Amino acid sequence: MSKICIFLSLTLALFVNSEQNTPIVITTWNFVNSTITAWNILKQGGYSLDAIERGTSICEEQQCDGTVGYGGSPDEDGETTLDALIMDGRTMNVGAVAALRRVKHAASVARHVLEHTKHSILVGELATQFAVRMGFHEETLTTPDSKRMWLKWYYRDHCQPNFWMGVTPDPSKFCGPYSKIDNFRHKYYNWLPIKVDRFNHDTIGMVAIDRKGDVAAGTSTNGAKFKIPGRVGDSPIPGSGAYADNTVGGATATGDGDIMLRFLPSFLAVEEMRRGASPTEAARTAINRIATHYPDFMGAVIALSIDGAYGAACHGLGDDPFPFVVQDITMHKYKIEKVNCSWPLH
Ligand code: SD4
Repeated sequence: MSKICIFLSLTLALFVNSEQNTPIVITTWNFVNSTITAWNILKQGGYSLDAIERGTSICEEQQCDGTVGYGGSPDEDGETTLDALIMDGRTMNVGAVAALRRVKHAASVARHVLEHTKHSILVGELATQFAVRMGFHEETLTTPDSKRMWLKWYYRDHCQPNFWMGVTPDPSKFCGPYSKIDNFRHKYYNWLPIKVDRFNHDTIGMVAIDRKGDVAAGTSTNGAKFKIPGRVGDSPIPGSGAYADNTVGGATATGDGDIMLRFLPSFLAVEEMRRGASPTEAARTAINRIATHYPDFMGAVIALSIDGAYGAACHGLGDDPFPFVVQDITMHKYKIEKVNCSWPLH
């Protein structure tokens, strides 16, 4: 009798295993090279954390869409600064850097925060100091392209658009320096967010599950174009830019970070999956929550459950669908999935 039981459970285990599509990695937008890099690590039995770090690093090196890595999205002073996050769903440990200056490899610095400190997030000049102490090279992140972009914004476009409000001179017409207008809040309470498009906001976000079933997630971005120096977006904030939990899965977000981080959409998507939602339903709930308050926001969430199911939802991309890349053990090649952003908002 017990032999039959063992036979049956072995057969069942084989069957379940043959259905599994893990290892798997999913990546925001069309960032194919990052997906391939991460996949090559996963398929050889490598760790999900390594896949995330290497995958996001490739995007930094290749300056994906100009919105990841050095030489993109200069701030008001013309400087590029970087935000990155990596989260380990096995230990719930996080490493992140925000407004990192003069160091190209933000994702790897984030990994060093995770592995060599008991902190979770380091920021600005002092994050640079940490990176240098960890052996990273300090160099300018400005390129001829980013310099040109900034010169055009400053001299030709008179610093439009920018992120100021309630200041003088009028930020919708003039450059700074600005000083505040007293009692502004009462006069202009109903401000509108800056209109962002996908070339202003294209963070790489990745979620991976490795052969052991460990989930990791991460992001890397140079943030918002012409941001006020010191600005931190959603990408390095755990639960906002990305979230991972071995018992459920992971999620990551991209889009208008100043709005999105107020809602922790990656955390919400993971929690929805914990309550039984499919990845698509979970991503929709997270996007829906934001859209209820900010009907003009632009963004997307991708989600991956521990059993290898994945899904996404997006908002505010106009008629364009939102693309994301997937590669799992059942595929010969990566696949670019697309979701329509115009699904009904309830
Ligand atoms: C930010 N969310 O800093 C980031 C930028 C981005 O796709 O593209 N996200 O707001």
